[in-house]
Parts: sequence; C-alpha cells; structure tokens
Amino acid sequence: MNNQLSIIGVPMDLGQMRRGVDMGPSAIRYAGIVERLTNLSYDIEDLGDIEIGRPEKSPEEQDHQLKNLKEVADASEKLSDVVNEVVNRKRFPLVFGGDHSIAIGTLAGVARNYDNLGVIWYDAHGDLNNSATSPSGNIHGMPLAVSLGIGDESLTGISGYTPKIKPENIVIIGARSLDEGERELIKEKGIKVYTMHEIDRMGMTKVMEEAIEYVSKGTDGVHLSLDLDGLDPHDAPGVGTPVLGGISYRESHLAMEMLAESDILTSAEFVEVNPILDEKNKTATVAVALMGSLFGEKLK
Ligand code: 6HN
Ligand code: MN
Ligand code: MN
Ligand code: MN
Repeated sequence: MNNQLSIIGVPMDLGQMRRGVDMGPSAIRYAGIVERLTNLSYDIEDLGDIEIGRPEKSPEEQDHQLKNLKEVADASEKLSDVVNEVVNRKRFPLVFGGDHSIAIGTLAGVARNYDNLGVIWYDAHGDLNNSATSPSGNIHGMPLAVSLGIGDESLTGISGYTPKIKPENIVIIGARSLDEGERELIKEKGIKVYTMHEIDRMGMTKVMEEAIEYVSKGTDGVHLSLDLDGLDPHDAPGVGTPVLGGISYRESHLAMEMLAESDILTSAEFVEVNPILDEKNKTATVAVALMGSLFGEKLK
C-alpha cells in the first residue's frame, strides 16, 4: 500500500434530503482517524474540506428534477481536481463524505489516471439510478450510473470526459435495496453484484476472495467506495437511508482486512456518515475502525 495518504473532506448534504451528513468529515476526524493511521506509520496530509455551495432555491422551486443539480455538479468538479492532484503527487486519496453523490467527483478525479479502474461499491444500494428511474430525485442514488456515463450531462461530463469506468470493472457488495430500473441496468450491463443473499450463502471470505480477483483482473487501479449503510443499521445507525439485514461489523472488518492483504487499492472513500442521526458518534467510530483494518492494522 502507498504509504502517503491525503485526506479530503467533502461536507456534502445536497445529494439527499436529510440534514447532518455534511458533518460526516468532522465526525470521522473527531473519531481519531489521523492518530489511528499515523500509528500505522502512514504519512498523512489532511487537505481539509472542499467548499460546497448553497442552492438559491429549494429543490421544489428548482427547474430540474434532479435535486440541487448545479451545486452537486460544481462540487464534483472541485473534488475531481483535488483528487487528481493528489494522485499526480503519487499519494493515496482518502475521501470522507458527505452523501454518496461525492463519488461522482472522486471517480472523475481518480479515473483520469487509469484506463481500467476497478471499483468496489460497498453499499445497501446500487446507486445506479437516473432521472427516469429514480424514486426520489436524489443524486446520491445515482453516482455509479453517472460514472458509467448514464445520466444528466452536467454530471456525466465532469472533468470533460465520459465514461469514467466500465461495467465489467465494477463489483457491488451488500446490495439489498435495488430499484426496478437499477436491476434492469445491472442485467443489461452484466454488473457483478454480491447481494446479502450471496454474503449469507457463501460467507464473506468467499465473497471477498472472488470480488478481489474480479476487480484485479485487467485493471490498473482499484477504488473502494464504502457507503456506511452497507453495514447493518444496528452497527452503523448514523446513515440517511438505513436498510435492515445488512453486513455485520465483523464481516466488514474481515472484508477490509482481506483488502489490506490483497494490496490492490489505489484510492478509497467513506460516505454517508450522518452524526445527527447517529448514536454517540458510533458510525464515524465504526468508519475509523474499518479504516484501521483497511490500512493494515492486522498486518503490523
Ligand atoms: N445512497 N435507491 C434510492 C434512491 O433514492 O435512489 C436510495 C438511494 C440511496 C443512496 O445510500 O447512497
Ligand atoms: Mn450509496
Ligand atoms: Mn480512465
Ligand atoms: Mn446506500
């Protein structure tokens, strides 16, 4: 693993309608991420937070179905440039959300530097909606589709190129709430998905062995996009769209440890930590513990 980490906070709450997720980056910092990773002898640089604009009109008054489209697009452009600059300096970008719409900018910044970027999408959801399939109009339900080049041009065109990633380089882990249009897209594109059914049936060990092999083949980098709602809400209650029956805390540690052993990751983001919905900063604490495993606590 690259020993040089750059932390980027993205206090974004405009990709969904529940306030508080903009405090996610602070909550993760308060939960001690820098100390935790410094103890593992990483060289950490904290680049602070990306500035997020405020919409002039409420989503109901906006002339677009996609809520806060302009502000999300503007933030994505900024984030993409910051992430790209980190990759160019040969450092590992570690991005904290913020809602999952930030993945549009993260992937736009990372994928500029890779022809075949692998993506692990750890999430209860597919985030594969567009304005026609979305039940909510919330952009945090769309970043994976946008990165595949599907969606509004002001999002797919971030940083002037599209698509960012290819369907055959993606693996979704933990899915248990997929909308109809998302299921169709998964089928049409042949996207690899390990739902909770497969995790229960095969066990996390086998799922991760297969997933790691799948995203390493023919790729030149691998990004982890970890939505805390991939975990069961019992273990990670501070999320805006909790879904029962999720991945356990221990299974998640195992998954992170296996990723650490595999040494395939080139960038990562942890999203959807919402301190207002949380219990005593539990979800940020879980995120920090998982990053401990991801960055090799067990290997030291
Ligand atoms: N997330 N599929 C639902 C929607 O509104 O599109 C929920 C999306 C949740 C997105 O958790 O990142
Ligand atoms: Mn998500
Ligand atoms: Mn590329
Ligand atoms: Mn989710």
